[in-house]
Amino acid sequence: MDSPSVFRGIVLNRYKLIKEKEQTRMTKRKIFEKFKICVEGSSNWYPMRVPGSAMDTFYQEGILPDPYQGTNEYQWKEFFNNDFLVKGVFDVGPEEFSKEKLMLVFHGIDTIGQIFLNGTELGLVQNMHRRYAFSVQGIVQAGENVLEIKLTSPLKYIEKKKTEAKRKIHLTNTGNLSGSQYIRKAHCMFGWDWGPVLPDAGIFRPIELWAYSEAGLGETLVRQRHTKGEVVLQIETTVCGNNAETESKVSYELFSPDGAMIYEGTQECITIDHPQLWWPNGYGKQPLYTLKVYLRTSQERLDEKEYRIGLRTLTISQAPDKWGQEFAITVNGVKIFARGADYIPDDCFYARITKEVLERDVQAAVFANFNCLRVWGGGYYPSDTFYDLCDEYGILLWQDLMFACNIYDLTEDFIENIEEEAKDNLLRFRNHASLALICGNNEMETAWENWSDAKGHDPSLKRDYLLQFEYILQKIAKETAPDTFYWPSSPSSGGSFDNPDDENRGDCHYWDVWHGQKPFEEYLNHFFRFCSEFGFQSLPSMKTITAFAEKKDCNLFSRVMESHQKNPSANGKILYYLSETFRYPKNLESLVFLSQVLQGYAMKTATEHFRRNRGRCMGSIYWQFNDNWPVASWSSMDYFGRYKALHYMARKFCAPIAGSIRKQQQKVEFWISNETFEPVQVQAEICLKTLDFEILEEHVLSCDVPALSAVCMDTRDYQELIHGQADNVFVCVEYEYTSGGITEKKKEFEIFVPMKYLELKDPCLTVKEYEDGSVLLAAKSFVPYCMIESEDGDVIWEDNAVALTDETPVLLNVWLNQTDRKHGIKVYDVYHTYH
Ligand code: BMA
Repeated sequence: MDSPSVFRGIVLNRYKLIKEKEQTRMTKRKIFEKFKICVEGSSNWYPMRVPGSAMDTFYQEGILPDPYQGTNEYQWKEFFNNDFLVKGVFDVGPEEFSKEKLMLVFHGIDTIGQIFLNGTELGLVQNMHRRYAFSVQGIVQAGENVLEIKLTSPLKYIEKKKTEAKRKIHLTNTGNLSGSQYIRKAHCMFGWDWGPVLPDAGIFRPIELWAYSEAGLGETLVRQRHTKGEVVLQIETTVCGNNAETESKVSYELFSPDGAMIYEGTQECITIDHPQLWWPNGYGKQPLYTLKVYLRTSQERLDEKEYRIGLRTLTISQAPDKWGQEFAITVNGVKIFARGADYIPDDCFYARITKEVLERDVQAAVFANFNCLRVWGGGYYPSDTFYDLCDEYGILLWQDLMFACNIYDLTEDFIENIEEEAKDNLLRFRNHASLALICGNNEMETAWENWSDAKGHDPSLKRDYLLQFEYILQKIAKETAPDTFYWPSSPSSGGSFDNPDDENRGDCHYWDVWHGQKPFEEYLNHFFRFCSEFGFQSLPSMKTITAFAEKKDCNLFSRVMESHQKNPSANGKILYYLSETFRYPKNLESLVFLSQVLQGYAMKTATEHFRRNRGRCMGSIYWQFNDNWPVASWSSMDYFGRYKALHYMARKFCAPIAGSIRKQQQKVEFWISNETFEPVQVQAEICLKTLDFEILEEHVLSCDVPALSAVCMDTRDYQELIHGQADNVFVCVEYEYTSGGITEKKKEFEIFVPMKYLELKDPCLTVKEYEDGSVLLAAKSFVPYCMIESEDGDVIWEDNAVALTDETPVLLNVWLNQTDRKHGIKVYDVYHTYH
């Protein structure tokens, strides 16, 4: 018997030895040392880190205070009217200098800048979302080089643009400075209804010096053709520079997820037998193949690049059905139910959005059983790291292009700028397995149709909307990422102002609950095909509040607290919804806890309803995942990465197998949603109990739930049983199932009156904390919501915001211990919010 794998191993090792000796001629290195910054016109220079910014430096140097503290943000306003001068010195060694080509590559300059090298102007940059590369041949010197960047104040820039604009635009989104559409810079840097106005300037991504010979690799597009039992990769690579002269050739190596070489050669078509398919989180694994692309002459290797490829087909099914047209993300031919949230930039200091932060985010998405994030159009294009992480963890991306809630003046310059921007970014992320769809913008189609402030503009601006999103950007998306679905706007029914908010087609944003102040039950009256935004605000944890507010300011209506709430009258909304559900809380920390429970309950109500209607609805993406500073907002994870009650609750209501209760007066339905590929048998025990855990009725059942479906297990009418004691009872379903070899036990409860009328008793909670950080909770009477928090440091438990529905203790295991925590647990429960 020959043993091909052993043989292959030997060949591979020999091959590796040869490869390691070979040097690639293209060198890329980061330029970051010896940078300094000053306000234009002043001679006070401060050392600047790169990536970094004006705000980062002036804060680090103690010139201006932390903009996130108190009301400091307003002190910064004047600062952003400055222009800045950045100077950096770097050395070029003889080896680099001898290369035929030298490029200075700026991966992210924020935003308007004039760049000089050794006194020679390289050019103008004017788009934070783009990568700029300048040839510096003949300008660069062997030895010391001086790089200078003159950064123009974004505030002054937009003011000038506003005055120059021929067609006036009066639409401005809540919290946003007017004019943000005139600059290609994250809109939310000019403020949003969750973010401060901190339009920083700087270098938020690395600067690199590339040194190479005549030719280098351009871009590679990897297309996939799936047939039964095999996947064919069709690879297209462009070469830049003088290829003919060097007689260089592109070649490929393909490695399987376990590192074995599958292919080596120059063919652009590679067949993979027995392909290991990539699946979104919860549906399977995320095997990633490695494709290495080389540019070689017969003597040497000129350049190399590496891509990680997940084998999957991915499209959006819009098949017509009895309700209209579905909108279902379809992976490897399977329509999946998208669960997730909307992602915004993680910080107002963009250089602080590091790999650690992005990893924290993606892990938080996995924690919450998400399979999808929507990269929202009012922010920024995340770094490559983000897309890599989403590939690794199986998080599908609804990728907006960076346009939101604005009207754009489509001048020639603007068109050219956004064309280059779209190409740059699509080239960057088009090969990623996680990229599910590209969407033109956030809420602009609906704005034109439905927003009162969008009325009264020059009609040519509305025509330009179509030109921008349904012609120019769509064409670029199709050409650059030909296999990725393009959607003109979110929400949309397909474009052309054809009723973008139609519930029966496309995606929807639903804000009647919250902005429209309708009750949570209102969610149940809607049957969206894919809800890409719906949300409810809460306050961040006390630890987060005390990070920005002094003790004296810890009052919801203090100036500081109101500054950390950017949605006008939103604190009033929190109080309004609270008054519908809970009793008046005794202090701010109780209010924080209740606001988080309310938020969790709102999102749970909606998502469970959407999942019960699987097939009709195929996506539940709540607003919003994260924050860009410490603030009261719709996020489920705050700026510091702390999980609010919602985030813990999402882990349950987004779980592949999740129970839910639907109540109509005293009639109660018990549902199971199964988002796995296997049918599941569920054993359930349904109990009606008094708040003292006395069982009034008990019922045991077993139910088969088919794969990828939602099933009502049982319906019970409690009218008679609860008559006269509705304030004293709750119903609880405990269910158990085995899926993927793991047996899980979960529960859900429901009550029959608003929670404020429940006659809760002191649960006499016992809390036991173990050495490993796990916590055991037990109660003597019903606790609808109980949340624990570490007194010092930050701990994330596997479960939290739990209900205690009997005397059996509940063990909360640690999921992540973020810091070295001293012991001490703070416990919140509903009864003690008013006792
Ligand atoms: C949505 C988003 C954001 C906003 C949120 C809350 O429409 O697109 O513009 O922050 O609502 O108001």
